[in-house]
Amino acid sequence: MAGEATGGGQGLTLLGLWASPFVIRARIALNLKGLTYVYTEESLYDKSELLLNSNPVLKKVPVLIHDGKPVCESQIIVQYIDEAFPSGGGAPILPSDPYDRAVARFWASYVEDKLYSTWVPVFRGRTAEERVEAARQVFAVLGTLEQAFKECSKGKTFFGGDTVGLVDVVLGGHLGWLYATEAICGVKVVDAAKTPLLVAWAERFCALDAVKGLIPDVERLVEYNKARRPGLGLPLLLPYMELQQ
Ligand SMILES: N[C@@H](CCC(=O)N[C@@H](CS)C(=O)NCC(=O)O)C(=O)O
Repeated sequence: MAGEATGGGQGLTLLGLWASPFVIRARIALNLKGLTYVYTEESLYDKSELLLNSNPVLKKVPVLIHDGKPVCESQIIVQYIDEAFPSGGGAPILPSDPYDRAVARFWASYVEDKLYSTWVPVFRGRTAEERVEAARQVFAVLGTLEQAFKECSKGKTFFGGDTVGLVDVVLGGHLGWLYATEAICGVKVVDAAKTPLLVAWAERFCALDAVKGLIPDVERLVEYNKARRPGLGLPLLLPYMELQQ
């Protein structure tokens, strides 16, 4: 099996990858509930039999295995953790009110459809221009999420209000890559001048015990991106800033 296993376990194993925003979501949710779990680091180049058997349809991480039963797809995993461990240490991740729950799910799906899919060419763009254009679009999407924060937080600390909710976890998983975007292509997308509420939220979120140590450093992510591009058949572009020099 690729990677190493760490941690205790309550019948819970997570198959993951340190750089994956989707895996980070699942790990934050497990931490919020105070759950211990076995963590197994996978390699996308050498997927373990356990991963291939647990997620035969998509063959992707994260996969949460609970008492031998696999749960796939990060947002489903986060919601599963919330439902399967209602009396876990932390507050509920999804609101109890059906309308608030629908609003949280709407914005979580917006992060998936608009933020993530818009951001992908920052990682996989063939040209520096393609990456810069993608980053500019991400910047615009974050402007919309600034408004979402006002709506969801109702003036409180997190998207979930006084406690961390679904949108916090789903968006929070992307923070490392959002911070790394400037180093990758020269466009700063996390900008206090444009989205002051989001920037302050991100700082509070990263300082949480459940999150500390999970958001990867910018340098490590930049190196990961550089290392991964040849395997994806992509040219090794210099970061935009360096192209300008
Ligand atoms: N929609 C999935 C996306 C998961 C995903 O894309 N995982 C990537 C790592 S970031 C992966 O496992 N890729 C495997 C591959 O591309 O072969 C989720 O939310 O869990």
